[in-house]
Amino acid sequence: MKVAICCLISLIAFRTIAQTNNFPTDKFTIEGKVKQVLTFSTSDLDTFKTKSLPDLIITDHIGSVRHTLTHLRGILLKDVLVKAELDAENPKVLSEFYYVLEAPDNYKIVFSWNEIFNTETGNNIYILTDEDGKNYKQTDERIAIVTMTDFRTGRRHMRNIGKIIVGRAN
Ligand SMILES: Nc1nc2c(c(=O)[nH]1)N[C@H]1C(S)=C(S)[C@@H](COP(=O)(O)O)O[C@H]1N2
Ligand SMILES: [Mo]
Repeated sequence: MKVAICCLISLIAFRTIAQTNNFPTDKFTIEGKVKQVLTFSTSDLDTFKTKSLPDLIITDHIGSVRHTLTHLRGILLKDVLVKAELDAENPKVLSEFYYVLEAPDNYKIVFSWNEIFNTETGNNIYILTDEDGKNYKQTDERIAIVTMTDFRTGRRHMRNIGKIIVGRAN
């Protein structure tokens, strides 16, 4: 009986953690196929140029509205990514590189090097510094990513980014 109760309590606790998916992040690293691992804390990010952004309707994979992000400000993701020197022997091979963004709940999104640095999409991927009038140090989503021009905006809206891993197709 005691064992059963213990199991039940652990199960409930685990489900609660899994459901909230909430592990606020105050920094992220850029690692993988880079010359040097870099870490960006919210204070480091504060030194980048921010821009005011239009409201963003977050839609799921079938296009249903989840919620709307308002009063947004953000830093272009590529302004930060450019600081990490890639382990590439020549410019041509950059077409083989990609960035995997990872949250502590193991949610992942992928951007190719070309998508970020060689298409208009790259001008629309932001690290949010302000949401709903709150600075990112105060939001539950902390360091979050948005891709303003996606058809379904939920997929590449990442809450709580913890890591960016640079990979190479081979
Ligand atoms: N860290 C993290 N961010 C995430 C997800 C997730 O599971 N973990 N799910 C994504 C998906 S698929 C969608 S549709 C939206 C949903 O946003 P909401 O859960 O805030 O409504 O969040 C995105 N950001
Ligand atoms: Mo989704």
